[in-house]
Amino acid sequence: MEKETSDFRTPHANRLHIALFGRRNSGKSSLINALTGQDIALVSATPGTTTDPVSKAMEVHPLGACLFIDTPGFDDDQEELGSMRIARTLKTIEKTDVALLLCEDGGKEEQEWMALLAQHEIPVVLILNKTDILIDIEQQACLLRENCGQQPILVSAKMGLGIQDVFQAILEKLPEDFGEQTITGGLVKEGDVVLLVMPQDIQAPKGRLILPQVQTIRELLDKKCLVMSCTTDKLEDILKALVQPPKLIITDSQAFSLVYQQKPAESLLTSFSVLFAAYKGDINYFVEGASAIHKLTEQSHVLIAEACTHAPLTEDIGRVKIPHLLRQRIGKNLQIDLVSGSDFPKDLSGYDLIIHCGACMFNRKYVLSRISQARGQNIPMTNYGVAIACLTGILDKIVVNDS
Ligand SMILES: Nc1nc2c(ncn2[C@@H]2O[C@H](COP(=O)(O)OP(=O)(O)OP(=O)(O)O)[C@@H](O)[C@H]2O)c(=O)[nH]1
Ligand SMILES: [Mg+2]
Repeated sequence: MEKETSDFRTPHANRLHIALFGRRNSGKSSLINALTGQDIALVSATPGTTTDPVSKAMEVHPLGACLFIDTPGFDDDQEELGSMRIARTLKTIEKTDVALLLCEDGGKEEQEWMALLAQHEIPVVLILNKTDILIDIEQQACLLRENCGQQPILVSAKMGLGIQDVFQAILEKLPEDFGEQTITGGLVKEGDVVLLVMPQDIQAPKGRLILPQVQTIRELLDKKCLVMSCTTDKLEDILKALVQPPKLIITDSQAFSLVYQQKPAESLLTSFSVLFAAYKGDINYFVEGASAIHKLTEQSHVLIAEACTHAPLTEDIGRVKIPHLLRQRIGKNLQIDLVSGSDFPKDLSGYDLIIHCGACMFNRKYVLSRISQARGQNIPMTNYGVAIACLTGILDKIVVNDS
């Protein structure tokens, strides 16, 4: 399990995920400490000190809200425990927005990691560390440039040298559109009335709203929309109270068909999960993936993946409602597997369809990594909201954010 320390200001999923990779003892933990200005990661001269990925949420100038992820060295021994640590480090790649690759020399092993990170389309900042004790800095930097194809940043994590250069390099490596995705895109503009239908049922946490709802409300307020909200049973009353129909209704996917039946014809309809399909993933792949539902038979195998690891509830959407809807349509023998958190099979070939949750707890890169894995193995993938819209026959009647 990944250990995390957090300051709770910005959800982790919305932070720039910066992961540090390198051989054991290359100074990854020391660099985390230097970058954050805090003594948070354990440093020692014993190789293999960091045994699990550790995340630290921080606001750093000039990057903003970041999540730094320290990892075990990728040259760990091939014994059982060492291999398990390497596997953890490999998993971290899936959620990495920018990688810092640390070296102590111009070694060859980093070449392989450069290739692996490139394969995952992850920008890499190459770092030559320990420059305070290196005697042939120029020569090692030159070797690194030859082996890894880029000029390394010269750093001494121990002495705090080159830290601003690392921040600058991260900024330069970020994709231009990083963090520009919005939840509602071009669906609404200033002054539009937006109605949120949010059943506060057994699944809703006591005393608060769930993250997708909070984030959507915040974005709509920033956009200067007129935001109204109600529970499903009050939909009729709130529509009566309004002098004009809402421009957009955003509902919990579970209430899709009910809201669709009651909504004014002029009001556009979508769900939180459908909006998150575009915000966190690839809406086109998810809509295309949902069409695989029509081809399922009782011999088919479906994988449901949820990001949260929560205690199962009686009315759980991923564990109860979607399986029920699927079996109702396809047949009771339909095989459905459920995985949660970071458990996601490498080999997806046995599945005919993957249905993912809205992934509010994952960063966009993580969801895109899973999509790319599914796409690479030719497996259709969709998410809860899009699947429910399809299963209730209203997929062509809802709006998606495709801007
Ligand atoms: N001289 C010098 N020593 C450094 C520097 N960075 C790290 N070290 C030392 O190198 C050793 C390993 O540092 P760590 O930060 O624990 O290295 P790591 O990559 O996290 O190691 P693992 O967790 O074992 O994979 C420690 O003794 C550090 O003090 C540096 O810039 N200069
Ligand atoms: Mg370490």
